[in-house]
Order: sequence, then C-alpha cells, then structure tokens
Amino acid sequence: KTICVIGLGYIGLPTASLLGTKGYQVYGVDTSAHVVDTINQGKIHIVEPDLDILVKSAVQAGNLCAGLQPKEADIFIIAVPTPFKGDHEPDLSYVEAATQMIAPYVKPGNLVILESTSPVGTTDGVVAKILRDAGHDVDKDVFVVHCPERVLPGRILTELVENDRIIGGINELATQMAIEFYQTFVRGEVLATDSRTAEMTKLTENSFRDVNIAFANELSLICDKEGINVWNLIALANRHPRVNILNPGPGVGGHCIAVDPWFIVARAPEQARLIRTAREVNDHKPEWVIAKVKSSADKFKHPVIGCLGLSFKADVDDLRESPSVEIVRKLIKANVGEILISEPTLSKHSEFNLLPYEEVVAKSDIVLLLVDHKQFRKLKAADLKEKILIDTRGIIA
Ligand code: SAJ
Repeated sequence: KTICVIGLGYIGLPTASLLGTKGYQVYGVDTSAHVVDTINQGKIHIVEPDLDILVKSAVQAGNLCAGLQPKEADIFIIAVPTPFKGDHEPDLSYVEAATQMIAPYVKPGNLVILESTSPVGTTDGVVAKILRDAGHDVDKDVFVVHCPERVLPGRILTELVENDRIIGGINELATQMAIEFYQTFVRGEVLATDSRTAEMTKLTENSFRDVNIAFANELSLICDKEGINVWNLIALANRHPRVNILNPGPGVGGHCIAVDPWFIVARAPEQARLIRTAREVNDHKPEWVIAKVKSSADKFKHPVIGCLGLSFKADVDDLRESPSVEIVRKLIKANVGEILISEPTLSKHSEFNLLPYEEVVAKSDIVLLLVDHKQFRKLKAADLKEKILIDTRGIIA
C-alpha cells in the first residue's frame, strides 16, 4: 500500500519512516525544501533518539522519499502543526492548507487521517468539509478519521508503536478502515470512537497534565512562602496510594501542553474555568522565576547570572515555546546583570552565545537551573556553596 504523509516534523517524520520500514511505500510532503532535501539524503532535521537510523534505513531501502507536492496514495496522513493565534484561538490554517493540497489527489477508496491535535469538530467540519467541497463523497467512498498522536518527544519511536491509539471516524466504516491500518504497526490497543470524542480525548490528556503541573507550580509558590521544600513535600504526599502530583518547574513549554488546553477553552469559555486557570498559573511561573532572580541580583554590584538550560524540557534540543527561553530573554532585556548561558543539547544558537555549563557555573554569582538535563544532574549543592542557587527543577541536592 502507498501512504502520503503531509508534514514531516516531530510526528510526521517518525510516522513516515516507521511505516517505510513496515512494508509501506511512503511519500512524505513538507513545505520546506530544506526538510525535503535533508530527508531524501537519508538524514534528519530534528533531534530524536534513533530517528536518524530509521529514516536512513527507510530511505536507503527505497520505501521513503520526500517532496514538496502530494502524490496519489491509498492512505493520506495529515501531521501538520495546530498552534494558536492572537487571543489563544486555534490556528487551523495548516490543517486547511494540507487538506486542500491533498484534495486533488484523493480517490474513491482512500483513507484520510488527521493526526494533528485539533479542536472538537475539526475532522468533520474542516477536513471532511474541504474534501466534500472538492467533490469527494466522504459519506460513502472516501474515509475520514481522526487519530490523535500521543507520543512523548524523546520517546517518540517507542511510543509510536507501544501506545494505545484512539480512532474516531466521521462514520463507522471510516473508523473500521483506520483501525485495520493502525493494527498493522501499533502494538498497543487501537480503540474505536467517533471523531469528536477522539479530538476531545487528546485535548483532555494534555489538559489533565497541565492542570496537574499547575497544581504543583501553585504548591511551589505556597511552599516558597512557607519555607518548605516543595519537592520533599510532593515526594511525601505522593506516598499516599491515591495521590500523584507532578513536578513544579519554571513554567510549561512545548507546543502541546501549553497550547491544547486553549482549544477546549476557546469552544467552552464559560465551562472551562479550571483548565483556563491552570494555563494562567503555568504561564505566570516564568515571571515568578524572574522576580526571584532579580531580588537575588540586587545583592551584587555586578551580578553574573548563569542560566542552565534553554530547551522546553530535559534532554531534548527543542526550544519552541520554552519558558527557559522566555526567562533568559527577559533577564537580558531587563539588564539584571551579566547573563551566561549553557544548553548542552545544542552546539550553537543564532540568538544566544552558548558556553559549557562548567564554565557558566564557575563564573556565576547566581546559578539559575532551568532545565533538568542529565548533564546538570551531576551538579552538587556542595559545589555551589559560594553562589546563590535558584533551582527551578529541584534536581540539585
Ligand atoms: N513539565 C513540568 N513538570 C512535570 C512534567 C512536565 O513542569 O512534572 C513541563 C516540561 O518541562 C515541559 C512541559 O511541561 O515544559 C511539557 O512537557 P511534557 O513532557 O509533559 O510533555 P510534551 O509536551 O513533551 O508531550 C505531551 C505528552 N502528553 C502527555 O503526556 C499527556 C505527549 O504524550 C503528547 O503526545 C504531546 O504532549 C503532544 O504532542 O500533544
């Protein structure tokens, strides 16, 4: 069978290359010529464990190639970004563009899968609608489903295969066709529902995590006021068999957890009060960290502030929507002191001058730990005795 994957980013490329090694003939489409060229050379443009090997073997076997325009195929998978715009309104322009792009290539008997995280109603109201308007009979012979991706960056290839999947078709026939397809490469269970429930399921998963992290972040503010170590507190509370609190941090980043809850809020602003508040609590955390740094910096004439980590979470090189980047940028702008930066997953960066973390630590008066990268876990409080330590991740003991 042939598969056309639209969008070769963190979801599309792992999916395309996995399918390419499972006996499918895969054609990947991206709007970036650089991405297309890189993949056709058997190389990758993102960092993800083992993805390089998978892409190389799929390309070398002749089962994966990339281009700027779609081709006819049996199955189309849309894996494009769904960010928000303006006042936290979902931006569906990439989904619309991708669907419009494939519409001329879709034929009767095809399966069209939306994997992008989407607001309730998108699969039917946007994807199926565009195909319908293009003359396709999506109630009879073109099958449209939502199968939200659920993989965790850093563990994508494992989770692509192991995780259970939710399939919601715009009708039952579509759901059945997609279940049969996913069962050919997913070891987890493949569960059937309708497209709206599938959309809401994905948004619910990420909102659940956001609310839990917001609870932890709120506790960190309260504990700071009370002089209690919040990580000890959470570890103790989590010994209760029915309590499972996540970790406070400098804020919530990435393009999923900090975005998706807004898709619920946008459609149900009056009902989604807790979900909105959690977003606000997490979005406020960087400001709180900045205020902490400023009050420490006031103790020095020429404070040197060493910022450890820029990525949105540990052991990934992804800086998009990273609270650490926001914090570092604002500290620089506010002229709080001399700012030194280390990001061990990157060798260089166009905006920031990156230094080895040992050098940053040695030269700093204030050490601001922003990301719990494995390199930073080697640091010991005893080595930082002369310095002020602001450990937003609670990893330095
Ligand atoms: N974070 C904390 N404390 C925690 C856990 C995370 O502050 O205890 C922060 C991280 O540092 C990061 C942000 O939250 O800034 C998000 O990181 P994450 O590891 O929780 O999640 P993502 O964005 O990498 O991936 C999530 C996953 N969703 C869930 O676990 C419910 C993943 O399975 C989804 O596929 C992905 O979103 C997505 O694409 O939607």
